[in-house]
Order: sequence, then C-alpha cells, then structure tokens
Amino acid sequence: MSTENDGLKPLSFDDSNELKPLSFENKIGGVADDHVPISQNNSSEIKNKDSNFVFFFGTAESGKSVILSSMLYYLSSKAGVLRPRLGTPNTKEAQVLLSDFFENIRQGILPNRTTRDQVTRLDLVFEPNNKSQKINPINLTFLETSGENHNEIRRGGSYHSSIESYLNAKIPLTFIVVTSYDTAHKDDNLINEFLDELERKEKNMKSVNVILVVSKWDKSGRMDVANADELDSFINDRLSRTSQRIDTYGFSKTYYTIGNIQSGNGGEKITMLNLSTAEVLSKWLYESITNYPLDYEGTFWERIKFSVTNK
Ligand SMILES: Nc1nc2c(ncn2[C@@H]2O[C@H](COP(=O)(O)OP(=O)(O)OP(=O)(O)O)[C@@H](O)[C@H]2O)c(=O)[nH]1
Ligand SMILES: [Mg+2]
Repeated sequence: MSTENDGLKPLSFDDSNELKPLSFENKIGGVADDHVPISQNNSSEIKNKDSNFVFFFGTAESGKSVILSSMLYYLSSKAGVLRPRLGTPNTKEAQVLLSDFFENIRQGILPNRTTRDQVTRLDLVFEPNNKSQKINPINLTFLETSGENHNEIRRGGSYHSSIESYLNAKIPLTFIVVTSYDTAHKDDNLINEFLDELERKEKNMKSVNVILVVSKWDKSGRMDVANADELDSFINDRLSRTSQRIDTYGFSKTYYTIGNIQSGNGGEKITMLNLSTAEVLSKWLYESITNYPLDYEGTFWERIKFSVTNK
C-alpha cells in the first residue's frame, strides 16, 4: 500500500530531470534543430520485388557480361521489344551500362570488366513479338556483378553485402552459372561452393531455376556441338562434381558463344556476331519463367485469327 510520501507522483513536466515529450525546440550543439531525421530504410532492403531476377554467377572473365549483352541484343533485335519499366527507374549507372551494351555489341566491341563490390540492376520489360495470347510480356531484372566478388565465397568466404541481400531476399531468382570452355576444370569446386551457399540460404534446389552455361564454346573449334552427347561428356569430364548436382537436381545446361573473336593491335574484337546460342538461352529463360515457349505457335483458332488480322 502506498503512503503519502512514497506514493506515485502525478505526471508532471515541471521537473527538469524528467524525460520531456518529443519537441522541436531541442537544441543540439547550440543550434536550433528544427529537423527531425527520418529513419533510413535498411539499405540492404530490395525494392520493387515483383520481377523475375536473373543472377549471373561465374569467375572473372568467364563471359557473364558478354552473355548478358548478347541476350539483351537478341531479345530486343529479334524476339521483341525491351523497354525500361515504368515505376522502376534504372539508375544512371544502369542506363549507361545498357546503352554501352547495345552500342558496343553492334560494333563488335566487347563489354568492359564489371566493377566489383556492387550490383548493377537492370530493370526491363520484355514484350515478345509473338502475338499469341499465351505469350505475355514479362518483367526481367538482370543483376550484373563482377567475377571477383564471386571468387570471394571460395573456401567458406562470404559475399559482399550488396550481393548477399539479393540472395537472401524472397524474390523469384534464376541463376545463370557461367564457366568457360577453357577454364571449366578450375571452376568445378567454386560452382559447388556456390550451390552449397544457395542451400544454406534455404533455397530448395529442386525448385530453383538454374542453368549451367559453358561459354566461349568457339574455343572448341566449332560454334556448336558435334553431337548431342558432346556437351554432356564435356561437363562430366571437366566439371564432375557439378555434373552430379545437375543430374540430381534436374538443372539445365547449354553452351554459348558470341561468334568469332580476333585480337589485333586495338585489342580484341568480335569479327562475326553469332546470336544462335543467345537465342537458345533467351528462349530457355522465357520458358522457364512463363512455362510457355517463346515461339509458341498458338491454338488453331489463334492462328486463323492472326492470319486474318495480319493481312
Ligand atoms: N572466344 C571467345 N571469347 C569470349 C567469349 N565471351 C567472352 N570472351 C572473352 O572473355 C572476356 C571476358 O568476358 P566478360 O563477359 O567481360 O567476362 P565477365 O565474366 O563479365 O568478367 P568480369 O566482369 O570481370 O566478372 C572477353 O573480353 C573476351 O575476351 C566467347 O564467346 N568467345
Ligand atoms: Mg562482367
């Protein structure tokens, strides 16, 4: 029971030691502070998640940027339209990267090395020129990262926070795992470490969208495979651990080439652009996201309708 002396005092603002209610009259360092800071969003939080994210994994110079730029070129010059997303503006950096990609590849100039410790996010809408009602536009968000960052997960290392936040987020992710024809044997362990990392992040590997791409296939002396088994036996041979995982989890695999590359005094140049593997990978991406092939022919009725309206 309370007595008169130790009883609860009524709430009072007179006592200067009491906590004051939030006020704009507080002085900080003698300067009237009439500004209440707004708490910053956690910078690792990912905005605009309603897209299909495409994450490239591969060591430095494995061919990630070449694959990305030629896919974008294929999608926008043959398969449909690529346009920026309304409401999700690209950063200045992303815009520069995009226009460099398009401008350079046309002239046979290879992409620059990617800057490390940052993720450049390219937010795009792909509108296929296939007019079937089943073939709808999709949002695609490509994540451009540097191979040097991927190298950091070797032997239990961890990712730079900017990359980590994408891997931890609950977003639809497609992984394009890139290793090149001439260095594949050196990448087998690192690719396995990456897949371990995804499993640690509680990705269910059987439902994760993953494709292994063997880049620089032209170094084999051909632009394509000599027979259906050639890619399988290459992967089995050079990437035996990765191969086991591909089989167990049912991942996809393909090979890639940008065409002919020649080095002269001005550095390397693409002397002949070959978009056939860009087409295969782009079609795989579209179908793995939508479950419809990009060149879906449409139903009998759809075909009749278009043959009439397209006259
Ligand atoms: N012969 C041949 N060389 C290729 C091909 N693709 C890439 N290269 C070579 O590999 C180099 C690196 O390719 P990038 O796509 O920039 O590699 P990256 O994985 O983005 O590298 P980082 O940005 O450093 O992580 C190119 O400059 C070319 O010399 C290809 O299809 N054929
Ligand atoms: Mg790159």
